[in-house]
Amino acid sequence: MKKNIYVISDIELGQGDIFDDFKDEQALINFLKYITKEKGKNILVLNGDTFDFLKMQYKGTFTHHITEELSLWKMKRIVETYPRVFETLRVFLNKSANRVHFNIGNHDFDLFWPAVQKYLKEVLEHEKKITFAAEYQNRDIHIEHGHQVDYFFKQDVSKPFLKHKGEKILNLPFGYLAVSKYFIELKRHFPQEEKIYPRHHAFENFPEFRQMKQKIAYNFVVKGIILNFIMGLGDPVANVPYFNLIKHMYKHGLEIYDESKFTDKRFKDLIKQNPRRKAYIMGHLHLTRHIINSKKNNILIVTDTWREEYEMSRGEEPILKPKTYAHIVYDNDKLNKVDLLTFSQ
Ligand SMILES: [Mn+2]
Repeated sequence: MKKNIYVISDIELGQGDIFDDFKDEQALINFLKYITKEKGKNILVLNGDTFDFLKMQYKGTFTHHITEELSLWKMKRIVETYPRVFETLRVFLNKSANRVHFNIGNHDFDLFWPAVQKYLKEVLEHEKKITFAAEYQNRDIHIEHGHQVDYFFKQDVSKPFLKHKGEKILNLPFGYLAVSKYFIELKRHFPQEEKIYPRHHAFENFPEFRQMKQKIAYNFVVKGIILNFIMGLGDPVANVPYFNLIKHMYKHGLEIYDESKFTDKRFKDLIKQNPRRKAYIMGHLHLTRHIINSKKNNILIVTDTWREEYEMSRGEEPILKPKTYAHIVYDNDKLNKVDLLTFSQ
């Protein structure tokens, strides 16, 4: 029998406000319909940041103290905003052999909550065909979102929850606090410029965008990192991972925006943590990579985002990025193909 595994990442469905970067609903629906038509067993791996809980406001503000109730409220807003996406996923699951697996990313740590998982299973109506985890793997392939090899977003997966002031909250990494408390303002004031990658080209081309980024970065370094001893007192989510920051600087200097420079190191770490696989797939970086490593006999893939995002070369107009996916084919339990493809509707 033929088995297909499809991997897409960084869809970032939100609640339809200016912080929600998902626009191409029809492209996503067409993709889901396309894989529904495939014969055999089809597994869809939604490889993290499927939902953009991180950039969703709750009662007009952003917080990094996330209770189960708050996450469930956000999940319901997402389902209300994109009913057709969930309907199409339901139709995909109507075929008996099909499965959907959610890998948890750094924008959707909220999927750790049992109530959120239960609600999503109810919405999609096929409880036994839906799974959630930090990674998806078998003897040949390893698929994870990629934030676990990112010094700013690495989370202690053995401990997804914390107790704070008598409440159970998500145990979030430092990067979450940095975005929800500081860098979110960049999105609020420059929602379009923020969608341009590589980011360092966007900063070069839009001086006001760059100035605001510098102001926020300064504020963040002073308050969020240096004064954190005082500012973050008693806040269990505000711990600065100084050791990780030093490791990042040792490896990459002060570079935090040119994602293409981090790819090799992240794959190296991923392979070290999960050795001897034939293929490694991640997202999170918002770029594409397809490396066929004949010496080590493995394939490394990065899939790009499905949010609305633009690619910019130096001095050129930004162009809308194509939607990409990884396609893995098994024939009678034997790995036959691993590809990075572009979906054209
Ligand atoms: Mn991510």
